Amino acid sequence: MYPFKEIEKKWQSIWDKQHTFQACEAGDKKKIYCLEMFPYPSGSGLHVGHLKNYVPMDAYCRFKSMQGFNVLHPMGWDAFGQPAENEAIRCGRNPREMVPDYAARYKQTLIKVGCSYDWKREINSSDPEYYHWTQWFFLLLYRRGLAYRATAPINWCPSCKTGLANEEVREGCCWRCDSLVEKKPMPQWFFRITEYADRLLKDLDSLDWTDGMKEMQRDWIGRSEGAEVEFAVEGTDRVLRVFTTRPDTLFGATFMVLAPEHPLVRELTEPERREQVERYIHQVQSETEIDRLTVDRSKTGEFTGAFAVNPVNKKRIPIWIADYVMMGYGTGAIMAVPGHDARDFAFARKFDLPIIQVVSRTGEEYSLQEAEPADGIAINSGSFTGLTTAQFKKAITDWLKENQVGKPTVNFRLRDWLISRQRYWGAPIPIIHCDRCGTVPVPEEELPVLLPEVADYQPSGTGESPLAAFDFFVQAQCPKCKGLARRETDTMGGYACSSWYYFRYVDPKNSHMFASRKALDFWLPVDIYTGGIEHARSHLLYSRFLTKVLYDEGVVNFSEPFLLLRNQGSMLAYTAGRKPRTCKAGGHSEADDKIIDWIVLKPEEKDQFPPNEIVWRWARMSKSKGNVVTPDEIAGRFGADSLRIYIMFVAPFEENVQWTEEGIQGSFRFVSRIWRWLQAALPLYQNNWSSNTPTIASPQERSVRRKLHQTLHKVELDFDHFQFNTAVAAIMELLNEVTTYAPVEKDSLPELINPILISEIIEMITLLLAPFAPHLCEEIWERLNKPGSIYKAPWPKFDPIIAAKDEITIVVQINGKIRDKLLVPVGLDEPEVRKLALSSTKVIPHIESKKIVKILYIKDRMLSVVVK
Ligand code: ANZ
Ligand code: ZN
Repeated sequence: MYPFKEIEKKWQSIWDKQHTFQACEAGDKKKIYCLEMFPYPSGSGLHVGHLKNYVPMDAYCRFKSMQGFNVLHPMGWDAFGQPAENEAIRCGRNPREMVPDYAARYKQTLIKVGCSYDWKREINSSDPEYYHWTQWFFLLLYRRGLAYRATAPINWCPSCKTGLANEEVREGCCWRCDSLVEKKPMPQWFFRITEYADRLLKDLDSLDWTDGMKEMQRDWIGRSEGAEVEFAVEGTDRVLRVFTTRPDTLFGATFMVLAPEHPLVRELTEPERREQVERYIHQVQSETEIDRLTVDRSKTGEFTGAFAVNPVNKKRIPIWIADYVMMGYGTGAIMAVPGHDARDFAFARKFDLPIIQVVSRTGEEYSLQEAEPADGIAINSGSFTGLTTAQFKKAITDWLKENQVGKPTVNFRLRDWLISRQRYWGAPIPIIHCDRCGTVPVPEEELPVLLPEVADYQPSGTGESPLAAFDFFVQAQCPKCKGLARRETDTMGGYACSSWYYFRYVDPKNSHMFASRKALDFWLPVDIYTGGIEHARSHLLYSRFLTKVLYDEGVVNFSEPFLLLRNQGSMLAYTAGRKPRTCKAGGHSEADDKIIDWIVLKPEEKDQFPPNEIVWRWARMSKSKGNVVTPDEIAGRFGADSLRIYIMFVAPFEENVQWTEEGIQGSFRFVSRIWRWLQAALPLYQNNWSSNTPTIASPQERSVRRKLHQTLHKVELDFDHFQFNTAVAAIMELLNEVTTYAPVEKDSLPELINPILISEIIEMITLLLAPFAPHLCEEIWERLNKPGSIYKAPWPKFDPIIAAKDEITIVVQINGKIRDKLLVPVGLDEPEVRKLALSSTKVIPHIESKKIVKILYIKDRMLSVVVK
């Protein structure tokens, strides 16, 4: 039996004591910065699903270190922000005391599975030493005009009396109490990421990320080219500006729609429409943006009573308001072209507004059953009739400019980054509000603005941050006039911390700067970054933005933080759920009638349902589903090395894995077999084997040695492609071949085995397996009397000659036609090959009684003969 318990403990303690994985900025080794997205430590601890990311990256780092790279592989805790705060509130603890406790548990588990982090660089984003620099970033952005305060609505739960993050709003209701969430205008801080929209889009091309990830970012940035067009409001001197991507459909604009929040709505509304319009505005307030953006929702809206004038044909068109037009995009107003826009079509049908076709597939008019958004040929468009969509777009843009009623514009869907939270657990925003001097930044030397230690940090009930209740925090001296002033009480959201943490790892103890220039230049950018696909948008975009700001400031010499990004698949577990009980009539409204056909059972519910009502399915492992398997349990039963091999072997890195106990048992058997074979082989090991090249006696020995080098090559290539499963499979195959050659009999190997070859095999297998099963391999390495950690040993050198096949097929062509294929030893001389070819019974009939004009030989591939 493989005594994994003692061995794993022993090596974990040695690695810790000897700082085996400590990175340093010295030496002439090439650096590689390998990073996994840092986790938010939650109370439930790590489960094996988390390891789907950490374990393969760990193997990668160990491999790179053996290859002679200077590896930086750090870990830390994303500890500030909403998830930690909510968890603390839920269990009635102070986050200050809870976070380190949770982090310690995470760390323990990561150590237990043999992860090779440089723990000297551990960071915690709620630590003043860390958030000092989060505040410094705020000041940097403020100084560069990229941080500003504006009034914007927050999600407000009137019953909990608290602001909610978007993720805390579920179908328009509060996640805690299910009351309808309202919008409440509050002054808030933003980072002006929209200023970087173009660069964030363009620079995506240079990154080695999956197409899927890049597409998600492009989509989020959402660049649209189009035009702004001005419509005069009849009977006033007001104009309404609209943004359209289809200025070629102007002749088909039969009404206008304003967002209910549009600033001109109240002014334009006719007195007899006021009541309906006000009611509608109020109703829309409680809708979420996601609802409003849903295309196939049934349309609602109100007529304002006012009319606008279409600039191209002077036609009078009614002005409506409707929730499908968003205030935050374009100008918050649209020209509606029901013939060619699906939402406008649905709206026109519902409210009986005219539909005019202005684009046609054929150039003829036909009756439209639905909106036709495709390009085509213009009809019903005055002097533009007959133009293609592309021609029209160009012509109308010129016309709009000439007539001073519009201009070409580019719009981005991306919004500025809201960083304010009116909550306790975050880095205080380093700003002071002074009645005389206005908004004044806290001087850099006064950072950090410490988050006060208070007993009661619950949301305030007024919508303001709970910090506003503490005079000792709020009262401040104005840095400019030295008079009494008020400290900003909003804190920064978690993303403010997590979008720059990868800089801090390179110099985590620096008290003068977020990191020294030397360390930044040495380690960054991150060479390989791994994490979940759920971070495709916010986290990665914010990180890219901050890096560009630093680049513009001249603080770093690169403008993209993560050159290569890989996303791990999820760990799925077999999960108990139930079919929903059929709803009684009136159970829920049409609007929230989503199709849910399976509801996860809470752990305590499982016994309350009869087995025939329980439906089992594969679902993502998570504590909330009650389907987690913990690394502590599995490593305790099968050993960390078996768990690691299972995770890497069971599926490609990017793919989902279905957790099964049989799978881990299979890896355990493999690890045990390796151990047993090595134990039997060790007595034959000769430390000086490499000075005696093995004399290969038999074809079988030759074949084993070839397999050894082929496997080495395969493992190297697989690592470069982040393909861990096939690398493990290759080592398994190798073990099969080795044990066929040298089977274990009564705990030892047969006598007539070549000890030099065995020595080479032992050493190579141990090295090859070291990234995957680190504890076992360190132990063997020690038993081989090797000095130091195996991770300081060089990765074995691949020998292509040994790996080459013995025999090779040579194609014989006569006048360009293949006539035979010869199996010959590799590297056979040309005269030998010629002799074989020309005497082949398949070749002779084609050369008999002919004259050989020319013979061409391509080594180990082809012999081409020309005859006449
Ligand atoms: C007229 C038109 C005709 C439009 C047509 C489309 C098709 P993207 O591609 O997402 O940029 N739009 C503009 N501002 C809007 C807002 N604040 N809320 C909702 N919709 C808005 O979409 C741009 C198009 O979305 C614009 O082009 C406008 O409708 C609408 F055959 O104008 B279009
Ligand atoms: Zn002042």
